[in-house]
Amino acid sequence: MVGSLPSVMERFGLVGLPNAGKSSLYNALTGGGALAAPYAFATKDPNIGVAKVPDDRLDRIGVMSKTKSLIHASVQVVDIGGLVEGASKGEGLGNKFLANIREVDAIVLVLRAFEDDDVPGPSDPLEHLRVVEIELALADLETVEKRLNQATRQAKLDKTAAGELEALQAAYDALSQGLPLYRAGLKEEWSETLKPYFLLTNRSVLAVVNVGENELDKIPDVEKIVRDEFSTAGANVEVIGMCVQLEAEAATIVDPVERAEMLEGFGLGEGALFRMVRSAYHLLGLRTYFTTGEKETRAWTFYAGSSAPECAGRIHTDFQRGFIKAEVIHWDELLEIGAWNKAKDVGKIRIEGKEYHPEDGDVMEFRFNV
Ligand SMILES: Nc1nc2c(ncn2[C@@H]2O[C@H](COP(=O)(O)OP(=O)(O)OP(=O)(O)O)[C@@H](O)[C@H]2O)c(=O)[nH]1
Ligand SMILES: [Mg+2]
Repeated sequence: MVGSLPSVMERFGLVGLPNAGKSSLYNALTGGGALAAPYAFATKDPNIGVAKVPDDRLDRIGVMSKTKSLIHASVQVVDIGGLVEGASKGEGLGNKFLANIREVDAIVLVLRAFEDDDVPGPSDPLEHLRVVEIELALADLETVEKRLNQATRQAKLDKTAAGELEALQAAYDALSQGLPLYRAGLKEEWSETLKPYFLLTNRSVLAVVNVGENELDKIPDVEKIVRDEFSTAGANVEVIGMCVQLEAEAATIVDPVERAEMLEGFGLGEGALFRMVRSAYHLLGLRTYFTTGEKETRAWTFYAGSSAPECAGRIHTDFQRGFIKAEVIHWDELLEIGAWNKAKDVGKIRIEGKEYHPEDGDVMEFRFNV
């Protein structure tokens, strides 16, 4: 969606079978205290928290400006209760569960691959995927079926309803084969037409495969198995393998150097959490611009495709209303020059007007008048 931004943060929801590791992942992302326990439906009501979006560019601009305060972009994470076979017919947490999913903007499927005798449930990620997708698709099928009947009647009276009928028919065909819409290859305009129905599977998806702590070397293989499964229907779904337990333990280490050492010790590089949050952020259609100064250096979130005044409005509505112009330079060029004022002196700060569409990584200052 391009246009005015909602006052609430964009949110993604963690969806999967019981004991997949959703609450553990939520805790790792938000530092939150959600109950993670080895029994089904440990989570009943959703936990909602905020995850910081790590950004190396922000850190570097902050150092350049000798800034006192560094503020990251953030997104909301919702930890949803586990789903079981039959959820679309009311089994387990049933409808409550489905309602919670309707409220998120993008879905992160958490698929379990770890084995642990103390934690019940299957450890085959494809089995997790199969059950989750069938239930989501069945729930959507029910909605679409009702709408399709209405739209068929309506289309006979009103020719303008034909487009909607076509979109619903395409959705019906995919869903009745058990195929979620995010991997049905629907035309962009059909997905748009279907938006008002708040279908569960008509939204972006990312998959996390939770691999056991003693099988870290298998991460690439497991990722590939799940990725291949998605691509059978021609869908391009990003798949990130990680050991949620280890990532969660690392996340509790406050000192960044110690944390990096622990992850490095397991051969996990910077860890997969960072990569996951960045992916989720992009999946939500979000981009970042920066403001910088001695007092504060900050990452601001905007929707891909927004105009400069809309981006300014992220800081304050006055900035949008009274927008005059933006002073802009891309982050890497600014770093190379070494200071905002110097960049200005050498004529590298561009002046952009209302029609400008900021790019991810722009550093900006706004001029406004109210
Ligand atoms: N061995 C091992 N255990 C894990 C891992 N990730 C999670 N667990 C354990 O698995 C159990 C279930 O994890 P949760 O995070 O509560 O799972 P959930 O998906 O939130 O489960 P529900 O809320 O019941 O749907 C807990 O006891 C976790 O400690 C892992 O990578 N390895
Ligand atoms: Mg849970």
